[in-house]
Amino acid sequence: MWYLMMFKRILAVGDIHGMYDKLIKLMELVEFNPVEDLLIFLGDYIDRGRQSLECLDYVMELHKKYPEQVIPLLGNHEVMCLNYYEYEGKSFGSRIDDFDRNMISIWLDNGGVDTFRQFKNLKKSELQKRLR
Ligand SMILES: [Mn+2]
Repeated sequence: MWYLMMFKRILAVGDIHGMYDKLIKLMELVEFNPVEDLLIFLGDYIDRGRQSLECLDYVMELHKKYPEQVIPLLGNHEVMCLNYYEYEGKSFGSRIDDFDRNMISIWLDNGGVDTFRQFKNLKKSELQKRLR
């Protein structure tokens, strides 16, 4: 509690879902001030909208710039995405069972297709950087 009292405002942003333009507009509107605000992102940066990558990078860059004032949480869509890449990698060369197959399809079935398309154009190292 004492920690929260250091901040003048606590801003919580949820479910950006690839809507980059709206994210930028919102950030302009709230005029986040790292000197006195705490900004918590509640997860779900990706999927459904068309600019998942831009949203993810924006949030992670802001966190890197202000690690104490910008807290990005993991949403269920990020978890589905991470599971996808974990199980996709695992399935190469080994037997793929129904559980694996389910973990792979669950992200794509939940709005991950456009995100997957954006991620596909990244170099492997660039993708790995974002999955950490
Ligand atoms: Mn959501």
